[in-house]
Amino acid sequence: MPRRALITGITGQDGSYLAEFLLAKRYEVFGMVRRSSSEKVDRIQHIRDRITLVQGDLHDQSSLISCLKSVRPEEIYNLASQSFVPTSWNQPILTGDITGLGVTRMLEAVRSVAPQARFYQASSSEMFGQVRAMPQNETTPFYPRSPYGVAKTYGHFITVNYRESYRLFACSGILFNHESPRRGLEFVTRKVSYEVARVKLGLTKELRLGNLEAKRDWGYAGDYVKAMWMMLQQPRPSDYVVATGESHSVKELVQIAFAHVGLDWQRFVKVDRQFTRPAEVDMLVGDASKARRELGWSPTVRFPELVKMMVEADLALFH
Ligand code: NAP
Ligand code: F7E
Repeated sequence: MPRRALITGITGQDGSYLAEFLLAKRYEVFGMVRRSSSEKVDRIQHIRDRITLVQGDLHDQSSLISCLKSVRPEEIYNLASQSFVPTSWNQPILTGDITGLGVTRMLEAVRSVAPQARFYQASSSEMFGQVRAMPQNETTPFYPRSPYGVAKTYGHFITVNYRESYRLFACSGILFNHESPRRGLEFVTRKVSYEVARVKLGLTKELRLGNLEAKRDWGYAGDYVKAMWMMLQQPRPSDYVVATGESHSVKELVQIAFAHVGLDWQRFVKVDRQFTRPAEVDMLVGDASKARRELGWSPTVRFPELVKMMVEADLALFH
């Protein structure tokens, strides 16, 4: 009998890679999708006939219960959230409701309908925010700097709490930034790769960005979904940092991306204050030694390779 997995957020970047990964492992894959006036399934179009979509929304407790009752999953990956940090200042209550309280709604549904299921929560390096230690690991204190980071911190601790209170097999993956050609266009890596392709093809002449000094630990999404699965295969549930251990600035990102198409970034990049944030996370770098030791996980794609992969994919979009 194939194992049954439910992915919330299957239409997102990570959901699409995780669905592919689980299909390759011969899982029966179910995805929870929210109702929309037009279907947004471009990232999973190529596997649409091999997965089953079930309607549900993290706002709606009864839909989560029905979803779990109909799917009866053995593994649940809770990837759905309002995931864009700037939007969390414009919509702080919605972000708290979906990204934070939505986790409790999922856990309550698991507790009452599928208490034996293994549960993965998509936590984030944004919880470290104004970092208290360098590099950050599972014991580093949190100091979130956005409503998104605050909501994720709630989601992390409620996951830990349900594990300790109800003995659920619940894991929190503290994932650092991970990117791919399927990244949403508003995130900085994809914004850069997409606009570099447009500049190269003569479709635009400038790229407007915010803080060029911010540093992130950027990895490849395909590597990171494997770590999610590995966490749920362990004998005991725990929390893991997933990161490359290397940090690069937004400036290095634009340098590499423009250089890849033979252009000097300084001719095209303009700093625009509309893209700076009310409170910034200046520098993140993760220590994934626990994941390496206990899961046997390690990243396969390094930063320059990732940037080039994304620029190439965006160039191909226009051909
Ligand atoms: P993403 O591309 O923004 O995808 C988010 C997903 O959540 C989409 O499928 C979206 O559905 C769904 N969603 C949003 N609101 C929902 C609701 N009310 N009910 C049900 N589904 C809802 O995010 P991602 O980059 O794949 O990230 C996956 C998860 O990991 C997120 O929780 C994110 O916060 C977290 N995370 C991401 C990173 C990263 O670097 N990518 C790092 C750490 C943690 P629609 O398509 O309908 O909008
Ligand atoms: O910003 C700076 C910006 O929006 C990265 C989400 O997946 O990862 C992501 O959150 C950095 C920030 O990602 C622009 O100020 C400069 O310092 O790509 P981003 P993020 O905020 O780090 C974490 C781990 C998550 O959990 C989140 O869900 O780049 N930056 N100029 C810019 N950022 C954007 N978006 N646009 C700019 O023009």
